[in-house]
Amino acid sequence: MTKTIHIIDVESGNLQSLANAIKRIGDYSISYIRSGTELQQKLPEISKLIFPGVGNYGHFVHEVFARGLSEPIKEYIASGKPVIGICVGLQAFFQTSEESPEVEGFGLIPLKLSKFNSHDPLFKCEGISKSVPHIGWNTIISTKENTSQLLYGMNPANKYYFVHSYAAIVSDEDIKKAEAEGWKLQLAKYGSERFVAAISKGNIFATQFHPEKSGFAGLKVIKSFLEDEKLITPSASTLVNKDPGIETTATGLSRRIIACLDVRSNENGDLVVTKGDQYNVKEASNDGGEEKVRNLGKPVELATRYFTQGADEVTFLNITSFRNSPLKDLPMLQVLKKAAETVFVPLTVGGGIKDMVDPETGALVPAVKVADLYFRSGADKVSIGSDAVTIAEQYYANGKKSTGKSSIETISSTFGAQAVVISVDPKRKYVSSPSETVMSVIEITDPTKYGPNGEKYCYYQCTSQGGRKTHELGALELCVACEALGAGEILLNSIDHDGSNKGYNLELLRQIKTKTSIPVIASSGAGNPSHFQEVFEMDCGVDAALGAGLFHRGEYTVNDIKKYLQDNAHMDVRYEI
Ligand code: 1PR
Repeated sequence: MTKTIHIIDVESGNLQSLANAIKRIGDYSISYIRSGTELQQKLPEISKLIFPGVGNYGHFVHEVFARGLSEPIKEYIASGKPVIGICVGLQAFFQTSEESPEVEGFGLIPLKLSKFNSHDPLFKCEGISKSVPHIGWNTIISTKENTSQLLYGMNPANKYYFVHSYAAIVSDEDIKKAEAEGWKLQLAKYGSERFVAAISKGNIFATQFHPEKSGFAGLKVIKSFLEDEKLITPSASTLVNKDPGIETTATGLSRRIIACLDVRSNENGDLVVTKGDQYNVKEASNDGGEEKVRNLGKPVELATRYFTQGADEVTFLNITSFRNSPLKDLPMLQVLKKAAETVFVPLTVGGGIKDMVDPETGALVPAVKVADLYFRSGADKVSIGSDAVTIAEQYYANGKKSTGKSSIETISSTFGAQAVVISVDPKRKYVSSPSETVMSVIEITDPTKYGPNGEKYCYYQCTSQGGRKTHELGALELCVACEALGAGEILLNSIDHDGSNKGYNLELLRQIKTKTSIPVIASSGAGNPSHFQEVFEMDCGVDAALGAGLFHRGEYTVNDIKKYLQDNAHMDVRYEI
């Protein structure tokens, strides 16, 4: 018989993926609860309550209280029936958070929430700070008291997906105190900071990580909650000890491999995955006729393939977003909805995230609403390209003052910085001397790489509209402005390297990574596994590496790359056990 699972929905981020994960596990239907009155009425019939949240703690908790949900949630918890809080849902069980000290949560858990320290002493690399938010796949550590059984199936041999800037960072004293009060803790480490990854007591369970985005390992956690399997005795084969030869990264996070799908419609109007060389996605026709869009497959099929191959994230970029479509027909909405049914790792969508005028109705639609539609369809992050350039130009023109109204700011303040990626499309520009430009230049030390006229300096000039328009703005200046305005991650492409298979643009990556503190994803140029090794071994430490063409052409699977990194470079990558 179909069982109904109730999810609290305060319009905070991607609930579609959670619903999909639950439906994937068994014969369940989902009922969303959006107000206190509704929850109060349904209390007797609810057998499992899920309390998910993303974004800003203050905004989330404020919504919960404003909708009158706090008292009926407390009543539900007091009844002894099972509840799980996820991410900011977990945080709302605490008293307060440093993120919004004036806003009080439920006060159930006797610990404090504070921000990760980006100047972590563990980071030896000069000038490099620890990226905050903490985004990626991390291992959980059981405290001494509960190592023999797996709490809700959480296995220290697996990795789970985290994305947050604030956490319950705990000392030995804090752990002792919480355990003395009956809380069972699962911890994780970000750099030198140890924090609560999951916590449980009686009928309360909460995870800081996103089980619905943690691949099959995460699905097991949700299944254990749904099936009341609180403590599971592990079989020997599911407790694989980490090979001592494998590195522990300074962050504790495993190396992230992202598969990227550039999507556009072809001559027949079908959405296809394509891939350009230096952003040119057309291929000459054999009969001398019109050039055709290179068609490498169907978006959902490829995304599912890369998920099963072990991709840590999947990114979709609508590369013809400058062609306005009616809001209800935004081309990627259907792709995301479908992909979120089969892909249980984070999904990013980019292309056309900006304030827009709906060509059908003439109505102005703010970027935050466009982003919301994508989040509701299954996206975890949106990536902003062209609009980021306009925003950064205005930021500098205004004397580095923010307006609070840009897409970056509004999406970041509503859904959290972790949901805002900026996609940068830079092109190398040579200059003879630093005085030729106000942009920060890079000195070229290798004479074989000087410019065509012997130029010894270069900077990376921003483009928009998929490389069609060039701007008097450097990639570094763009990234610095966007970070200041609330972007949470940088997807750093390089038009010079795109589709070249010659490896990533290391000089560009180094310039950006050393001057920003949010995570940087290396993109453009990956042609074989050694390129991933090379970019991860760079002294400045990129956070993730993205590949497109080499996966689409079937030259390598994602797991081929991971196996190579593990076996040849002893790098920590995620495998499901
Ligand atoms: O400007 O906010 O509407 O977003 C448009 C998005 O589409 C931007 O993220 C922009 O990077 C992307 N885009 C626009 N035109 C193209 C094109 O190729 N003609 N693709 C394009 C960008 C770059 C990467 C690519 C890597 C790896 N593609 O996504 O996947 O370079 O490729 P490789 O591993 O094969 O070398 P907006």
